[in-house]
Amino acid sequence: HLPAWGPCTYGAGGGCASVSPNERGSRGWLHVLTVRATDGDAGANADLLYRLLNAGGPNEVFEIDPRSGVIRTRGPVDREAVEAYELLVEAADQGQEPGPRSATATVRIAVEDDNDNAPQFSEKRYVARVPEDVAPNSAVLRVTATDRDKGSNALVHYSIVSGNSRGHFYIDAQTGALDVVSPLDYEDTAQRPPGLCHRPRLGAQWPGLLHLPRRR
Ligand SMILES: [Ca+2]
Ligand SMILES: [Ca+2]
Ligand SMILES: [Ca+2]
Repeated sequence: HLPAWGPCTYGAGGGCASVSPNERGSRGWLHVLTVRATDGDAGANADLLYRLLNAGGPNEVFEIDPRSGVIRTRGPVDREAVEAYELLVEAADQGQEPGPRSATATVRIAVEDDNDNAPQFSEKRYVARVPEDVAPNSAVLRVTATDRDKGSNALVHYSIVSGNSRGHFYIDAQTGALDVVSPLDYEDTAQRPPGLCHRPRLGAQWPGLLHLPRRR
């Protein structure tokens, strides 16, 4: 008999098994899944050993136990570097006559996203210059930050975290557009530049700077 892949998943066409180790949980030795094949013969003719046929390159992060069929990670995975893997697994019996027989299956592994990246602003520092008599609701500048994660882990919301105690400035949480919303006063040195922040969880702060030329 040829070894036959067990129910599910490993699939008639050799397809299957989408498992999802997430980034943070996979510092190493994470059990991803167990593949299992059966063999209708007896003795060595049914003694199955598993191996990865494409263990090189990015797939090096996975290994398979030849006896148990347990596939696990050997080190961290990073979704931002490699989002999905396709392993080619072979199950081979140890028959001698006429020789070992084998079957292969494909295991697809998708890596779930962890929120392991903070948003990054497009600039280290934004500088704007507005006249003291700027009309309320004038646009000052627009900041943008991007996040390498995925889905809600990559959503960026902007807010002003300091320097806006008088409420002169407003930032649109979605677009990052910063407006002056009430009259400014050059002599009021308490008007420090607003520090902007983006959320969620992995926030980072940005030291903004706002020049305020004196009204003539
Ligand atoms: Ca990552
Ligand atoms: Ca991530
Ligand atoms: Ca993030």
